[in-house]
Amino acid sequence: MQKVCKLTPRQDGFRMPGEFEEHQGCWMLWPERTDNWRLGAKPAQHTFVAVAEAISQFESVTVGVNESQYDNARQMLPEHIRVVEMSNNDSWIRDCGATFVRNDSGEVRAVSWGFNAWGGLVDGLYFPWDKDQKVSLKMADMEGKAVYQFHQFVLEGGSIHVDGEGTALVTEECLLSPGRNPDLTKEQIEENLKEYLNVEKVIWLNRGIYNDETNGHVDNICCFARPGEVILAWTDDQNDPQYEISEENYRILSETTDARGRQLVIHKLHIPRPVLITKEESEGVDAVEGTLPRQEGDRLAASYVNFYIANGGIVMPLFDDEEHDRVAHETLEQIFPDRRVVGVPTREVLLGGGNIHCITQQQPR
Ligand code: KQY
Repeated sequence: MQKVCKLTPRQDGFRMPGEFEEHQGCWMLWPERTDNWRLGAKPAQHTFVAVAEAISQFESVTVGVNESQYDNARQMLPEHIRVVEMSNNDSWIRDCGATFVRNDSGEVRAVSWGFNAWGGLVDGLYFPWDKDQKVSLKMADMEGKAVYQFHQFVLEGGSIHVDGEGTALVTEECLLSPGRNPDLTKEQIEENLKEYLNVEKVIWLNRGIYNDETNGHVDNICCFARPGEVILAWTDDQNDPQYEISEENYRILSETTDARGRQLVIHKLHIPRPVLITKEESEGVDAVEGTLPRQEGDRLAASYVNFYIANGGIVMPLFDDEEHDRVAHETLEQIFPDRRVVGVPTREVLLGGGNIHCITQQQPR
């Protein structure tokens, strides 16, 4: 029987650690839905294998998969990667998976948020999402972790970042979007974050990456490298709609302090050249009512900030943009001198609406 916690993480002395703290391992889900992943999801599956392999150089990886794809996933993934049957509606475990919290004695528990596919019936990206809603509970059960069940509050893991020392980063565009918690005020949302992540301060950025279908998840635009230091997606091109968004966020970050009163060091990480959907890519996706269509020429929400921090490593997206890929790789090496930076070409994940951070979820040690 799964242990369900009666109080909140804050009341029990549990907090969400920063992603840069030590991990037990990493979770992923296997892609298969043909209204999101082109060509029967085959190119995406190869990219997910490459991401899983890259992360497994640093820590153990578990991939959850629907029964119908179990044999295929088991065969495509290397033996050292654990494959478990886990029903899901799609493969964004950052968002539907558990957020793990830890106490000072090292006990780890899971938070299971409400999940409604990024906006429910208002502007959600698919229907239904019932299997996704259970993913976090299954992860906790499989690992023998007690759960804080908070399904009345809709939140995705990609919409929060923490520094592990009392500060959370979010965007207004996402957390105040009408499809998530329309009956809660900004103050009530902030209170919930403080209670369940155990933070004292929430830094509200304004908008996320241009054209991000998640209503501007923070994990595509800004993250913590370590306490006191953030990495912000950036462009110097004043004609790019991203310019104003990044500028605005830069201003917010430079005018605030974190929970411990530190002025933040802001590292700029330049975005790639605009990445557009090709005709061939658009035609490879099944059209289904209620699912966001993939139209030729649409700009994708490409950002190098959507990387994963592993034990001793950084696994970052590459966009087939030699110059920007190289600069981003070098920038991350400078920011993380003690980690090995590994790039993986992830256009196929980007075509589905996210990137490496969105398809991974760390479990703290
Ligand atoms: O976290 C994400 N970026 C998930 C995006 C979901 C896209 C569904 N098409």
